[in-house]
Amino acid sequence: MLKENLLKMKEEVEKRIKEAISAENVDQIRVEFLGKKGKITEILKGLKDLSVEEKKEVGKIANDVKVELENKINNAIEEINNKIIEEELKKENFDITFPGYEAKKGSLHPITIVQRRAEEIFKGMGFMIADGPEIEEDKYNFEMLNIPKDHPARDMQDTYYLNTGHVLRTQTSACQSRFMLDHKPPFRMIAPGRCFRNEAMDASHENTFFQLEGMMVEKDLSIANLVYIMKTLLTEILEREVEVRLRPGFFPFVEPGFELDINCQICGGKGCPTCKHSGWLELLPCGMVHPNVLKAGGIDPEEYKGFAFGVGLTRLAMMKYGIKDIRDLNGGDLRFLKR
Ligand code: FA5
Repeated sequence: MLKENLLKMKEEVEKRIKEAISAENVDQIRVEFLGKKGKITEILKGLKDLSVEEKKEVGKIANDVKVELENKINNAIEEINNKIIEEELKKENFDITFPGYEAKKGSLHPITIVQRRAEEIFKGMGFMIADGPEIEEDKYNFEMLNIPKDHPARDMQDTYYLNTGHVLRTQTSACQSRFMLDHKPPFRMIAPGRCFRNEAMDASHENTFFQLEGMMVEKDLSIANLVYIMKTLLTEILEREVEVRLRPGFFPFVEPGFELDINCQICGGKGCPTCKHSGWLELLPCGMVHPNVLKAGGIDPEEYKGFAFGVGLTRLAMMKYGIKDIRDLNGGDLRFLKR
């Protein structure tokens, strides 16, 4: 009786599979017959009441039926799915031989390109690359640089102060302070990085911009060495001869201090909004390190001399690529970056 029932169920399942129109239908059949409370499973529960001989015979048949049906169900699901894919492909007129779409590749940001190139150039001249935090202590950003609290020179940089007493680094010069404490002279270092100032924004001023600090401390150094290094950097980065001019500049951490300007690469020196119609762009302040700064860094100013500079890396990238407005660089507009 059990045997007959099983074979009847098998026939029924086979018939239902043939009629099924979706994979879900077939799966429902699996649950209905072979699931935990399925019809075949229930029949199999009756096996325990059979004699040992019958159990052997019917048990084998039951097992064979179960395996066969499971295979049929799996095959049916696969066939139905394949049919669906084939039909979809026919509808879409999909050409399997058609070449794929090229994956969109990203590219380095213009500032990153210029920063990496500058690092290569300086490494070639024996400079180490240093780093420092963007959230900085007042002591490194100002005090060790000969700018005590309440010194009027603080007004030159409109600073973001945090509740913790920290500042958002206004200048990579903060890296000079940290570097001197960790390294014994003679040394040569550069420190590229992001700086922040509460600026009124225009074509050449952002509240977030990049600088590249440089510092060289040796027993015998002069302004001539400084000018040579600055010219090498600009010619190599811009890959062209540029005109530079040196003006006196005041920074409490250098004496004497200079502003090294280059002729505006956007207008060729005629005057435009980028250079505020002066034909020159302030790019590279520099000077001989002030003795107070060396002292604060634990270096004897009687024995060692130093020069330091702070390139406006963002403005350098603008000059290299002819970018007229600094705001485009942080704007996140991919159309600009793709150009
Ligand atoms: C300084 O920040 C000094 N720490 C530089 C220095 C280093 C002098 C070592 C002497 C020795 P200044 O504030 O001028 O200087 O900024 C340096 C350069 O950063 C500028 O020439 C300019 O290219 C760039 N820069 C300054 N402010 C902005 C801004 N808001 N947006 C874009 N670039 C800026």
